[in-house]
Parts: sequence; structure tokens; C-alpha cells
Amino acid sequence: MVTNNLVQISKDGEVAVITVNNPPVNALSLGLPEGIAEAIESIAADNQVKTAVLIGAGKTFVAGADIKEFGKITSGERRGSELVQLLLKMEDCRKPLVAAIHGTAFGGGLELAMAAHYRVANPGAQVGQPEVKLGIIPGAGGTQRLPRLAGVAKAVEMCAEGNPVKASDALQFGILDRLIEGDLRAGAIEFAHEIAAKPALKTRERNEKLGTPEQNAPIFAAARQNACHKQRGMVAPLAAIDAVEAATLMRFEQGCEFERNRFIECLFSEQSKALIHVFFGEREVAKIPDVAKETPVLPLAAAAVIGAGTMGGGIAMVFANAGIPVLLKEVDRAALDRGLANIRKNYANSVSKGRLTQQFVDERLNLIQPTLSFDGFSAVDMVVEAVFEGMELKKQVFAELDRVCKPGAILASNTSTLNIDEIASSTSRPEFVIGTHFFSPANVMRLLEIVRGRASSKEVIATCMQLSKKLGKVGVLVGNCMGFVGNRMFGPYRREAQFLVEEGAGVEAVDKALFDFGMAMGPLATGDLAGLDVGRRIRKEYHQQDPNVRQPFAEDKLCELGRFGQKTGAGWYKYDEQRRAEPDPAVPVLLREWSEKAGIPQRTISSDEIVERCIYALVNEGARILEQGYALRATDIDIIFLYGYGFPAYRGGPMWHADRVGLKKVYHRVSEFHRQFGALWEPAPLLEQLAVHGRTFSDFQTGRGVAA
Ligand code: T1G
Repeated sequence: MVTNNLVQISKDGEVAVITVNNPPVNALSLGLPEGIAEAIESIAADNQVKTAVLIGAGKTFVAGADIKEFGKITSGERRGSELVQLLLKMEDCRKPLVAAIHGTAFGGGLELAMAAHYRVANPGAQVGQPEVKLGIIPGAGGTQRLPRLAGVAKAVEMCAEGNPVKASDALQFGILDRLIEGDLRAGAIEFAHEIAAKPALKTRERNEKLGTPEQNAPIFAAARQNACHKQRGMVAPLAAIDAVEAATLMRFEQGCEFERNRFIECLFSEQSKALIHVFFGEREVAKIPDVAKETPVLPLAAAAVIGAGTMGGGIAMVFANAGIPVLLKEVDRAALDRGLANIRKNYANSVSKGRLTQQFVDERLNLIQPTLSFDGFSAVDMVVEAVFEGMELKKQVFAELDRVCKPGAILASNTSTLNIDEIASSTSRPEFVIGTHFFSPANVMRLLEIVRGRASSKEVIATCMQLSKKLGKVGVLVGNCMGFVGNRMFGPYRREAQFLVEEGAGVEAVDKALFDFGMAMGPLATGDLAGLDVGRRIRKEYHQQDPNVRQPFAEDKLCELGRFGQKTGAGWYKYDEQRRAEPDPAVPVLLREWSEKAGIPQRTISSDEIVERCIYALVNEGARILEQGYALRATDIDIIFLYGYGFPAYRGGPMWHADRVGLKKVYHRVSEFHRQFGALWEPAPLLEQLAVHGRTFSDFQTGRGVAA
């Protein structure tokens, strides 16, 4: 029996089975709630049916509302309350309904399951209210029903933080009634027989876990504090907490209305538009126009890393964490021992913070095999080189790797600045050479820039893109230009931060303005963390000092004083033993002296100017990169900045942010800065062109793919 093409009913004796089938993730697209409603009506009217199971076809239960249809609600085309009505109808059904969950019951999917009278799940299933990650809150009673099942503390955590919960935990919290090993459908039907004679309990009437105001007050206070800290600047987590609080203070219907109002408010917000862009963007970056989905990937069962420094050690951990055995090679025993000690220390930290178990760590450490020779390299499928940044050294390493590695092994470089094609030229297999630019700390940062050389083969690209997923990273394909995409843009951003302090803005004022904008860290504090000498080395090596173009000098001068940042206890700030930053009164004095000597007039600079100069410097360079085809889409640039540079996700990334500000305004400001500050601010032709035609970065397509 079929209600519509998305929902089918079948029968197993007295148990009806309602199957939802809307691949790939059974999202609640238009027609699906309506189909389930019809199914409920039909089983209510069917005298043979005593009880029903609601289950998902394919790889998952319902993963939530259809995010692509949100625009229909904001445009007024749909009210979007069909689901709310359906859930009441389900609860009111006299015949007990059992939701049978596999895969993910997320958002509207969990809300749907909570409106059933019972819930069973496979042990591998997960449940969650991830809406805050899209800048919204649950919109179909999730904040009202979840505290009634799981209690206030758990519900507020799930709704405000948005993280998934494993089935075994969900059972313990009371969200699930039973775990079913083996065949879910059969187990759910058996469960349905068992409860057929029991009353159909309505979740909305189960008030016993809602607690008292005295019990709840500290829970909400702690949740708000946590949200302000961990989800700084985001509106939705606080709205979600308010809505769960409403569940404890109001009747169910009123609570739902409260939730609905906050949901709509959030749905219309800029933050939610940005976060939805990020959700789809994260998936879009995996799509490479000239590398078809069907492109065969190469086997990747064993890897090697050259260099056990901070980056190399971190990369070895990333492979081990993904269960891939990895050789870790150094040139001498002392360096290898230092590298291994760092790896052990990093793992021990994670164990002490409760993030990993000792058993997991022991297993991973066993996968990392330290070595001083190339023995065993002939058996690996991929090598990542992470030696010191220097072209000659890298070429030597690659020539050696070409000799020792088997044909077909991928030779990747973790270089952050060097030309991949030149590195590849030292091998006989440039088509197997590629850049895999990890970000520090490699075992933490989610970004992986995959740098396409002129000869990199499609199979190698497809393999690295797939590998990034396996390693828990977001891989973004970029072209082979100086600094690739992220660092090429980050340069002008940090350059402006230096110019600003040289013109009279305070060090803390610059960092605070960008921190308040939402950046994880201010640009000057970031310099101290990375080491000011790193930037100086790159500047020295690559920048042709054109005397007509202004160059920042402050960081070079700090370096001359031995102030390299955190590692030397002083840079832009001074640091104590625990590397806690403190403003250093010596710095403004030095800056004034240096600026005076350089003839730079000092003035008061607003936080708006600080933000515009730093962020529009990013955007202007991003526009050049996009036009030149070194990034496939504006979205790719956005994702790079979110996962590699601490750009706030709720602003969608630099290019999305510029689109929302309006490219006319951005172009106007960039042109003003050009007049005021000279050549470095020359507007990118693409920015000008899009601004003049009223277009956006989002709708710009290069049509050329990534330049090799
Ligand atoms: N709506 C529309 N499309 C979706 C979708 C959704 N909810 N979830 C996934 N997709 C698409 C995705 O874009 C991709 O498309 C394909 O499905 C496979 O996804 C009323 C308001 C379920 C864990 O936030 O977390 O319910 O790229 O590559 O790694 O209160 O997708 O192939 O064209 O991610 O196996 C709440 C979001 C919505 C869940 C599967 N739900 N999805 O991961 O595959 S708001 C969510 C996920 C809501 C209610 C509120 C993951 C996944 P394409 P994928 P995956």
C-alpha cells in the first residue's frame, strides 16, 4: 500500500510498517509529512492494525527538515508548520507507534521520533538536534519534547550545542526505549507486538522530568555561560536555551509557540543564511568539475611521513588516527626521538582531557613506525613530505622518494609556500605529485588544501579528496600559486594589521576589533603563536622590495629584538611560563619611535576601519584568486578560511561576508583605501566588475576549473 511516492505502508500481521523513502537522507521534503499523516489516518481506520512501526528506507532514518526548502518558508511560499501538525496527530493516534532508528535521527527526524510513543534503534544509530549548527533552533517541538524524555540538562546541552548522541547514551538518557542488535525492522516489529496492549503514552504529557525552577536555574545559567564562551557571537544557541527553558515554565502548547517564534526569528537571520551556505559549501568543495565522481581512486593502505617536526608528527598522528599505518622518517636519532616525544605528549594531553582513551592511543601509537632509513618505503601507497621549507632540500627528498617508492605511489608535499611543479620536476612521475597542505596543529585543524600541480593526475586528486574525508578533514582543491589560497590571502590581512599599528592603532585594539568581528584570534596574537620569524623568513625570501610600495616593518623590527612571539616569551605581547598573553607597555613606545622615524603620521583609528581594512584586504586578494582560477568557487575560499584560519562560520566566510555587505560597498571602500594607501589596495578587476554589474561572488563561475 502506498500513500504517496515518499511513504509506503506494509503489514506484518497486526503491525503496520510505515516506510519513508526520500533518498539520500530521508529529509522531510514537501510531501513527506503529508504522506506520513495519511499513513497514520489509514492505520487508525484499519481494524486489523493494532500498532505501527515508522522506519526509514536506505542508509538512515530521517535526517531532518529539507534544508533546501527553507527558502520557501522565508519567502512566505510555505508556512512550514505541516510537521508540527503531523507530530500532534501521531501523538494523538490511539494505536502505539514505534519509531525504528538507524543512521541518524537528526533535527526534524528526532522530533518525528519523539512524537512516536516508543523509540528503538540500532546500536550504531545517532540522534541529535543539530539545528544550531545551521543558525536555527528546533522548529517542531524538539525543545519541548526532548526535556520531557531526556531531562532538562541533557536536552539543553543537545539543543544548544547541536552534537549527536550515540544510541547507547540515548538509551540511558531515556530518549530510546530499546537497542536492537541485528535486523532493525524485525526487531522493531517484535517490540511493537510486545507493547501493542500498552497505552500510547504522549511525550507532550510526560512532565515528570521537567524539574523545578530551583533545580533548573543553575543548569540554564551554566548553559548560557558556555554558549557565550564556546559559541561566541552566535544567536541560535541562546535562543535554543530560552526555548528549552520555556518548556519548563509554560504549558506544552505555549512552549511550542515560543519555540516557533524563536525558530522563525533565527531562520530569517543573516547567521542562519551564512551557516546554511557553509553546510552546502562543505559538501560542494568535494565536487570538482573536471574530476568526475566515478574517477577511480588509488589504494591507500599504508603511508609514510618524512620529517618528524611539529607538522610531520601531527600528520603521522592524523594517519594513525584514521587507522592507516604510517612510517615516520627523520635524518637523525635525536630529531626522531624529539618528534616521538611530542606525539606522545599530544596524545597524553588528549587522554587527560578525556577526549581519547588510553587504549585508542596505544593502538594508534602502534601504527606509527619510526625510522631513520627508507626501508619499507617501497611498500607504502603515499608519502607526505614535511621537511624544512627550502626548494633544494625538497627536490632532493622527492628525487630520493621517486627512487625508493613503488610505481603508482603518491608523493605529496606539505609545503605551504613552494611551487609544486618545480618539486615534481625532480621526479620521473609528476602525475603522482601533489600538495597536501595541512594546517597547524595538523591533528586538530580540519582544513587540508590539496594543491594541484600542472601534471597531477585526476586519480591522484580524487584519491587525496577521498583521503581528506577519511582523515576527518575538509579537503579543498587549490591551484599552484604563491601561498596557495589561504596563505596568499592571509598575507594582505596580516599586512594591514601591521600597517594599522604603525599608523597609531593599539596592538590590543587591532586584535580586539577582529576578535569581536568573530575571528578565533586577533591577527597580531596569531603572529605571536605562529612565530614572527616565520613571516620574516617568507618576506625575505619572496618579496621584491619595491621602494615605491609601502612595506610593513614592525614585525621585522620585533624580530631584530629577539621577539619572535610566544616561543621567546615576547612578540606583540609578552608571555608568562604558561604562554598566557599580557599587553607589553614597551611595544607602543617602540612603535611610536619606529613610525616617527619612518614618517608615518599617527592618528586615532576606529574599530570599523580596523575590521574593514583587514577583512577587505582578504576579500580583494580572494577576488584575484577567484578570477585567476586558483580556487574553483568563492565557496572554496570561504571553507578554507573557516577551517584553516578561524573565520567565524556564522559570517559564512570572507567572500560570502562581502556578498552580504554588498560588493558595491566593498568596492567603494577598497577604492578609497587605494586612494589613501596606494598600490597595494588596487581593486581586483573581478571585484570592480561584479560591483558595477550588481553581481556577487556566489554567482560567479570561472568555468575554467582550478589552474594547475
Ligand atoms: N536537507 C537537504 N539535503 C540534505 C540534508 C537535509 N537535511 N542532509 C543532507 N543533505 C544532502 C547533502 O547536501 C548531500 O547532498 C546529501 O544529502 C548527502 O549528505 C524541523 C528545522 C545526515 C549525517 O542538520 O548532518 O530539521 O552533496 O554528504 O556524510 O526542527 O548530511 O550529495 O548533493 O552530508 O552520509 C536538521 C544535516 C535540519 C542534518 C549524512 N538536520 N545533514 O551525512 O552525507 S533542520 C541536519 C547531516 C531541521 C527541524 C529543523 C548529514 C548526515 P549532495 P552528506 P553523510
